Amino acid sequence: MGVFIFQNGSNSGWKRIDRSRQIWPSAVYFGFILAGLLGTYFLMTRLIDAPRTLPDSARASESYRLLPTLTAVSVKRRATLILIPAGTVQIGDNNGPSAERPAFEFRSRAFLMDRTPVTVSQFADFVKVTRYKTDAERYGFGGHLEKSSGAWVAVPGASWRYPLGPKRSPALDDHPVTQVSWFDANEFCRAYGLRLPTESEWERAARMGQTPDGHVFKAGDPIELSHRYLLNAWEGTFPLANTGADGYQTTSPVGAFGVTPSGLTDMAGNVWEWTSSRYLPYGAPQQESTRIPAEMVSRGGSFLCSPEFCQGYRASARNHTTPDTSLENIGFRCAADPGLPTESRKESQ
Ligand SMILES: [Ca+2]
Repeated sequence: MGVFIFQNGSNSGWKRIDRSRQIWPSAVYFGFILAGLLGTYFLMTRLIDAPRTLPDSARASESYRLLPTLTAVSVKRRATLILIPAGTVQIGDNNGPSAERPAFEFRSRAFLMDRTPVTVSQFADFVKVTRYKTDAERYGFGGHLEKSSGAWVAVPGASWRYPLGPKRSPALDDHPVTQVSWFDANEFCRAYGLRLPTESEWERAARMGQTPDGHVFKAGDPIELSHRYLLNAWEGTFPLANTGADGYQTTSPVGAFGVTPSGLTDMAGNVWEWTSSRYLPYGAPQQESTRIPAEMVSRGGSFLCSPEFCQGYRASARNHTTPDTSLENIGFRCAADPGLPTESRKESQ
């Protein structure tokens, strides 16, 4: 039974149309629409599932982008990474302190390392974007070496902005950032798709030369040649008096003592630098090593290192601190593997 309506034809006036003759064409149209919807649904499903079928290489790249929280940093870092070529070097010193023995051979793969320690300015950029709170800021204090006693004391309000406390001078932009814990340093590097260097990588780089003339510090080496200081260390009677004869009582601007043959700066003195390595005795069986409290190694020595006592600027010297510790003389620099995404290892300047 048809449905009759009246349509106003162009030339013939109102006429009657049998709607029953239009049922079949309508079903065809409906079928096309249904097929389109099903096809769209199928494609959307495939797109949503696509990451699960990515090849391994693409998945690695994806995981870089999907690292949680702070990896959403969108600013580029004002920093340069230097390529440290593959090579085999000795790590440790059989004539050094027990922590540096026994020396062993390390076959280093090529890697990239920041030309300088991370600066206050670079860290400020990071905080501006991420609103990151350092451990020292959360705990409310940072560590400072008290000159009269030679003891470390907790200074209320000391942080990367005011390494000696809010009543003292603020940190300067071109100096290494300090009062950052290992956790802070690790988060910073991860945020830019980078990582901390291992302590062996750091020593491999140091053994390429720690001064502009390629000198590698060992026990007893002078820190002054021809009335010129080679690094920012401690001069004077430790811990009572630091004369600052090298020009600096605390940190110095990165690069103030020149560039090493490998292209790095500050590979001796200024600040200790966190590494990704737990502090373990060289050559210790792993089951024995696991009993040691988790402390992380830092390298390079600092402005508090006296030639008479510390000599932490020696290439093989190891410092170790709990990862939540923040001190006025520990900073860090980042490293990377050569295959990382380009934007994570290029600078903006
Ligand atoms: Ca100094």
